[in-house]
Amino acid sequence: MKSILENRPALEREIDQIAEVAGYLWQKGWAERNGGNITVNITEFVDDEIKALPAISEVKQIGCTLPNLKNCYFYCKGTGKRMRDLARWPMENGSIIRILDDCASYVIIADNPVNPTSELPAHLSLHDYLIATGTDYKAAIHTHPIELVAMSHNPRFLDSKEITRVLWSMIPETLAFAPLALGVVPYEMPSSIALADATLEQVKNNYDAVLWEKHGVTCVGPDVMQAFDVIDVLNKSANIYMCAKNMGFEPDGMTDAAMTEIQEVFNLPKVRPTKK
Ligand code: 2HA
Ligand code: ZN
Repeated sequence: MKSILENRPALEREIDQIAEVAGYLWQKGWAERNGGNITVNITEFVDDEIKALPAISEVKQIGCTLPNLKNCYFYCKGTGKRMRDLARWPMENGSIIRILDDCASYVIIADNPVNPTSELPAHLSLHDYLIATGTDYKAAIHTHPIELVAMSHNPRFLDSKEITRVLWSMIPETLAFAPLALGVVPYEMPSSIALADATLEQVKNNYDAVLWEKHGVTCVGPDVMQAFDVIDVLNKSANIYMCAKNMGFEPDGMTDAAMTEIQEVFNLPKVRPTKK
């Protein structure tokens, strides 16, 4: 069977990048079994031939209406599929979907009828908002980063401002490369609309990454590699915090003055950039 990636080097590079990130999630121990999911808006790579491709699934309901996603196309990890398998075979462990004219339903168009992730409504609501606000963000990742999830078991860190301050203060890079960290959502049932809504609320508050209490992190970014990098630097800070605690002390962290200096010198954004 012919793959949609054949003779489409730009789309193939994009899918390769998703597979590369899936491999990192597995290697880091953040993606046990079928844990985590990835969706990427690939509409920019869609040509007339792709637009004409027939559906290979019945019409499926998203569960909500997302007016900015009309005729958009997404690569979605498959529900129940393993990240470590996706890393090697992205088109067998995920699929490309087309959002239909009603903005409330979709069909799978390639390569195989693999049903998208259980967190699809959460992911697509984020994409809808990111388009509505004029950003060029295309990727959403959900994963289970060990040290960040461990921190979310402490009520002290269920405060977005407090956990963000502590993580930023562990190493200058985290402040520089995750300047829009880290919103917190109190525990909700996985895959629930309540979890999707609460996550969107935090993204609306200009947090790029959102910690789900006792579960994981969901992060949005311009592409899948940049979204991964944000989670990676945040979790690095969580790991440094944990190492200091293991050595028997509460780390001081950089001073507020040192952090303000970095924010000013690097002119770090406080809100998500929009397209010019
Ligand atoms: O897709 O991680 O939260 C598996 C999950 C759901
Ligand atoms: Zn999860």
